[in-house]
Amino acid sequence: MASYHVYGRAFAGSLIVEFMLREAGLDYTISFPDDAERASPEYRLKNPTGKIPVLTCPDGGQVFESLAIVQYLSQFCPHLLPASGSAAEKTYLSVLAMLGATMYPAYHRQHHTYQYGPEAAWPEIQSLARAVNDQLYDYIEGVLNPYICGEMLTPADFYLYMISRWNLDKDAMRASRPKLASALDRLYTHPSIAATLASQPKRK
Ligand SMILES: N[C@@H](CCC(=O)N[C@@H](CS)C(=O)NCC(=O)O)C(=O)O
Repeated sequence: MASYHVYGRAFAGSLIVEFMLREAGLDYTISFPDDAERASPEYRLKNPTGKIPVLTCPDGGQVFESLAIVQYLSQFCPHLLPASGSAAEKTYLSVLAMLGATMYPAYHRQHHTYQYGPEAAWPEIQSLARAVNDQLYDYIEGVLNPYICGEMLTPADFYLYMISRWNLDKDAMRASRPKLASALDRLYTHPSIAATLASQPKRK
C-alpha cells in the first residue's frame, strides 16, 4: 500500500512534517529534491512556490505549506491538540501561526538573503530579520510554562524546536531565555524529534 511521501531538505522545513508523521505513527518515505527538480513543471504542480516541504498522501493528493501540513496531520495527532474552545487552543493557534507565518520567513531572509535584495542591502536585511525573531523569542519566553500550552506538548512546540535550529547565534538566543533553552533541551530528547534528527542525511 502507498505510504505518505515527504519532499524535504535535511534539517530544513520538512522536519516538522517528519515530527508530525512520527507522532501520528504513520509510515512515510522522504526524498530531497535539488534546485533543478524543484524548478521543474512536475514539482511546481505539487507546490507552485517550488519550495519544500510537500506531503504526498496515499490517495495521490498532496499538501504544501508547512502550516497546512501541520493542520492536515493534526487529525492523526489528537493527543497534541488542546481542547476546542480552551484558552490553550487560542494560545496554540496564535503561536503556531506566528512561528510559521512570521518567524519562518524571517529565517528565510537570513539564510536566503540573495532573494530579497541587492548584495549591498544583505547586512541590513539580515539584521532586521534577526530583530523580528529576537523580539518574538522574548514573547515566547514569557509564554513558556514549560511548553507553549503548559505541560501539554502541541505541534507548536515541535515547530518552535524546528525553527530555533536555524538561529545563527544560538548561544545568544538561549542566554537570556532560560525557559526557551530548557524547553528546547527537553524537546531535543523527545522520541519523535530524536528519531527524525538521527535519520537526516548528512548535509553536502
Ligand atoms: N511558507 C513555506 C516556506 C517554505 C520554505 O521557505 N522552504 C525553504 C526550505 S526551509 C525552501 O524550500 N527554500 C528554497 C528556496 O527558497 O530557494 C512553508 O511554510 O512551507
